[in-house]
Amino acid sequence: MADPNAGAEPTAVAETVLDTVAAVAPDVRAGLPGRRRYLDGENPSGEAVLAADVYADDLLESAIGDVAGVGSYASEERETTVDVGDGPVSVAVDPLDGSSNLKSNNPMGTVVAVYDAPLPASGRDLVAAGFVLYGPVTTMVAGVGAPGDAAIREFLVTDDGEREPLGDVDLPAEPTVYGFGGRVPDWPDDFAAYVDEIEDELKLRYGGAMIADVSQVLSYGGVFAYPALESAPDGKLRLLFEGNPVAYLVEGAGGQSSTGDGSILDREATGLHQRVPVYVGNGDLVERLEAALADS
Ligand code: AHM
Ligand code: MG
Repeated sequence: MADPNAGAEPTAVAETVLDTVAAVAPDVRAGLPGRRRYLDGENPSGEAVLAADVYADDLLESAIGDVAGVGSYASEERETTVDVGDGPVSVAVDPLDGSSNLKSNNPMGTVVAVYDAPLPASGRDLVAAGFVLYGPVTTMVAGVGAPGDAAIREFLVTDDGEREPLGDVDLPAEPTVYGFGGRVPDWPDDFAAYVDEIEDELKLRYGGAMIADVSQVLSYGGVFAYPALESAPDGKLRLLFEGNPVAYLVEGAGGQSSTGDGSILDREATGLHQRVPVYVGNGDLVERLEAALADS
C-alpha cells in the first residue's frame, strides 16, 4: 500500500503522532489498575520504574513506531533511541509523567515532543508538542508548528481515543497559582527569596506530576518550577522529554519559560537524558524569577 506520509511535511507527521498518542491513551489508562507495583532496576535517570511505566512505553513505542515519517523514538525509560523508520522526525516521550502518583491515585500524564532533527535536539527543532492528562477526564493539550507559531489547543480524548477540540489555551492574565518541586532546604537562597515574595500573591498548588501542575498554570495562570537545587544544579526534569515540550506549550499559550537564564527552548541539547531547571508560567512571574536569580 502507498505510504500516506511518504515525503509528508514534518508538521503533518506530527499531527499523526498526536492522533496516535490520543488513540493509545484509553489503553494506557485501562492498563494502570493492575500495574501499580515497582519493578526491579532503575530507568536511565536512576529512578524506580513501575510496571505501568514499562507498559505505557511499550504501547507508545509500538504505535508511534508505526507512524510513517517517524525515524526514531526515544523515551525516559530507555537508555538510547530506537530506530523505527526512515523519516526525518524524532519523537521523544515521557510515557507516564508523575507515575509515582499511581500509589496515591493522583493524576499523571503522557508527554510527547516531536523534533524535526535527530536526537538529542534543541527545543528550537520542535515541530509539535503535547500532553495527555489522565485526570478525572482524559484531555490532551497540544500544538503543531515551529515554536512561537503554534496555536495551543485543548482536546477531550474520548473512550475511543478520538480528539474532540475544546478550544484554544491562553494563559489567564491574572495569575493565581504556584507549584514548586524539590525539598525547601534544598532550594538555593535566591530561589527561596523569590518564593517568599510570590507566596503572598498566589495560592500553592503542587501535586507531584509536572503535567498536572502545568495544567493548573495553563488553566488558572501562575508559575510552575522544578528548580535548580543545591544538591542538583540542573534540577530533576529532563530537557528533551519534559522541559522542551512544556516550554513550547506554555510559550505558545502566551507565557514564558526559563532555565533561570533565558528560554528553555534555547538550552543546547548535549545528551538524551540531560536535566534542566524548569520555570514556566505568566511572563511577569518568570521575568521576576530571572531577575531574582540574576541579582544574587
Ligand atoms: P517522572 O517522569 O519519572 O514521573 O518524574 C518527573 C516528575 C514530575 O512529573 C514532577 O514534577 C516531579 O517528578 C516530582 O518530583 P518530586 O516527587 O520530587 O516532587
Ligand atoms: Mg516526567
